Amino acid sequence: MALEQTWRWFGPNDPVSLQDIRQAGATGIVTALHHIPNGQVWEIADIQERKSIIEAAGLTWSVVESVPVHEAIKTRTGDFETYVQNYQQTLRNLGQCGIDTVCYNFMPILDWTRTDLDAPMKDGSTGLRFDATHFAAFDLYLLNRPEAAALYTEEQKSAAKAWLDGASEADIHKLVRNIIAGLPGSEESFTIEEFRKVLETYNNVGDLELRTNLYQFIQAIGPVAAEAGVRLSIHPDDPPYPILGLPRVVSTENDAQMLLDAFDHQANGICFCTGSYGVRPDNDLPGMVTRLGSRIHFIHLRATKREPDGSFYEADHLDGDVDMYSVMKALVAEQKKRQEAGRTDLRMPFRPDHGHRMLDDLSATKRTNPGYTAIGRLRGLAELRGLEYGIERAAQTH
Ligand code: DNO
Ligand code: MN
Repeated sequence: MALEQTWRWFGPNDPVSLQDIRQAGATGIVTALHHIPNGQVWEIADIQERKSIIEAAGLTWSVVESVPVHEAIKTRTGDFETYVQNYQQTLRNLGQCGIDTVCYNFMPILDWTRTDLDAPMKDGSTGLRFDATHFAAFDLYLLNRPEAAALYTEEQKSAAKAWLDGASEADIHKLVRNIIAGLPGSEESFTIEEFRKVLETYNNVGDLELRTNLYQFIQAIGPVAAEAGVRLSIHPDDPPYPILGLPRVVSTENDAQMLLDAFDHQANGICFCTGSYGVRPDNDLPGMVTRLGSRIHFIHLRATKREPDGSFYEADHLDGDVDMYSVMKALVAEQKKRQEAGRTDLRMPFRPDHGHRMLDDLSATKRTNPGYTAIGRLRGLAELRGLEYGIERAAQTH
């Protein structure tokens, strides 16, 4: 099949092993050197060491997700110039080791955000959920920021208050932890006091400033990536709209297009995450693949289901609001286009982005990372692989 099947692996401590991943049928690994502090150069020896472990298991290191972007770069303060130089050096080192696809994101402070990591699904499995009311309760009454009042309607405020009045200590503790203690792959983790303080670092960084900082960053690292033979791919905001009064600048097709235009080169690309972009009904996902396709270097496939109050949850891969059939069809068409154009950067790696906690993973002693379960992702990959296979075979017989 045309698209490369990959799997996120958090490194040697991940309860899901490289052998497990082989049995899931993935051939490419998506990983990062999470032990290197954010902002420091990834040395060649460290990259090689990880690469050898992956290759010894009969797999390849397909994508780096992520080389994290230091907060100083996002706010363009402090030592940001040093961090940009370090980022450039990391890209050169990765290129030298033959690793050519790098994912990153530009979400302020928090990486992706959920309120519930074990929301019960109808079939008895559990999944990740963003509950708009619980999130408002956190922002309005637990974080207790005076500025928050202006961000919510009266109806949202009373719903949040009502939830909080009925919530137990444990519910509240869990909510706070889920939001600010850092989800898998995010580099930061805070206490509520720390979090209040760190929010202030964005007092002078609104939408325009964050955009400018992102475009200046891509103009600084893009040419280095191009020279090193590395394809950059930015992960969209998750959820794809501003939260906590913080700006979000990679949430729509227009945002992606503006970033691509800021450094108009093949090396400056996007990670097409259907679960993130798909939370907005105004994002036309298959259309985005058709229009932005030549610059999609990495793909996350999963479906979210939206609810009327702005909440959403992670549904099964072929369920939910994402039209996965049309997305896959457009991706297969893009892959064909690349082949026909004789492009050297043919590879279009996708991974099943998250899966439910189900079957043995529900009771496993070695608990897998939220969203990054073994069996739920195995199911997701199998469904997506079957979908791709069907689309390709149908195209051949017509
Ligand atoms: C959300 C997930 C996240 C994401 C990282 C991006 O959609 O895919 O784990 O990959 O936040 O770096
Ligand atoms: Mn994603």
